[in-house]
Amino acid sequence: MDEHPPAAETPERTAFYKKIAERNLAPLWSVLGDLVTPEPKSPCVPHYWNYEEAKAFLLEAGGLISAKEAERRVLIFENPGMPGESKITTSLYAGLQLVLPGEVAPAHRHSQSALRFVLDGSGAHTAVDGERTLMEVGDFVITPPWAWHDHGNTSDEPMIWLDGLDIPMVSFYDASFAEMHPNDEQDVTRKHGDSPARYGANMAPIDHRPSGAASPIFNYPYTRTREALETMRAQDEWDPCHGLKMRYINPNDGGYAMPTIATFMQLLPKGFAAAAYRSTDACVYAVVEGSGQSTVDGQTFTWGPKDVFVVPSWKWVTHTPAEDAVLFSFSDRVAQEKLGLWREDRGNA
Ligand code: GTQ
Repeated sequence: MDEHPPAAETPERTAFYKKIAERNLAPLWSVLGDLVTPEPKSPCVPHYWNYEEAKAFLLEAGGLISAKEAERRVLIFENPGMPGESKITTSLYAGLQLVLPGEVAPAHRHSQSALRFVLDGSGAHTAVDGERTLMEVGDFVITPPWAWHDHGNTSDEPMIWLDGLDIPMVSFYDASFAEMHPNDEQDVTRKHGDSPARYGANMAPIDHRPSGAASPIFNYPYTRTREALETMRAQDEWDPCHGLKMRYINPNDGGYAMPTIATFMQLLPKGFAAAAYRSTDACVYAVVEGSGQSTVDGQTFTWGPKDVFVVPSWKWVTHTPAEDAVLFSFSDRVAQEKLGLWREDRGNA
């Protein structure tokens, strides 16, 4: 539709627009080209954050405010194309959260779904619906919508993870609810390891009836993810665009693990030159292992472990690992697929 130029202004038309604006009416033909674009036109821009730099600021924040006072001590990854909007993509929020030894991030619940991707530390916990899980580097942890959750750190080192939430999506739908729990920490009602035993062994209790939209497994440990990728690499053909890429699934139905956020882990072997790829789901990447470069819409980011970068919708990306590399990523692909919107372009691959 960009072939269709905006209608020319004439004194009669301008007067007419002014008159109808007073009655809260507007002419479509003045804005149609910006509303229904021939392809995605996003304010989201490609960007890269160096982990060590962000971590230093986060630790500095640790000296300024407690997790309890802040409720959540998080530095938001703000997309430079949308400053002040608390968005990393148009539909997703991301941040870096710190829980220091001895601290508790108090229990609350909200309509928004959250994922935690663990970057630093060992053995702090998050509690979801009465069950605690210990967090280790590379683990992918889910907080389902409207589930009570608190985070605590009884280890002796700072715990840092990447938060991914569907905050912009929920606010788009004006569907946000939130409340504080009366206690800082919810009661522990189920044993550690209960949910992986029930739902994470490729089995389910015989009378299990799925409830809620998120996976009943709320921690997908990195040890198992990494082992799966390592075992597969000997056998599998590399996808020209993705290397070896897996998606996290909900055992209830084989769909994505979360209702609004799709999550992935991919292995790119040393020497692999990925073919250019683009899709309509803007994607947030966190490097788990290795180093390399990604070129996004002509900008090259050089990354190493724990660095974060974002690829906007419909921008070409190519990944070039300098050594074996493992990348975690998340996007709104699950929502776009449900709505019949998702598209990809594999270029020449
Ligand atoms: O841990 O519950 O980064 O509620 C933003 C909002 C984390 C959380 C965030 C939240 C949380």
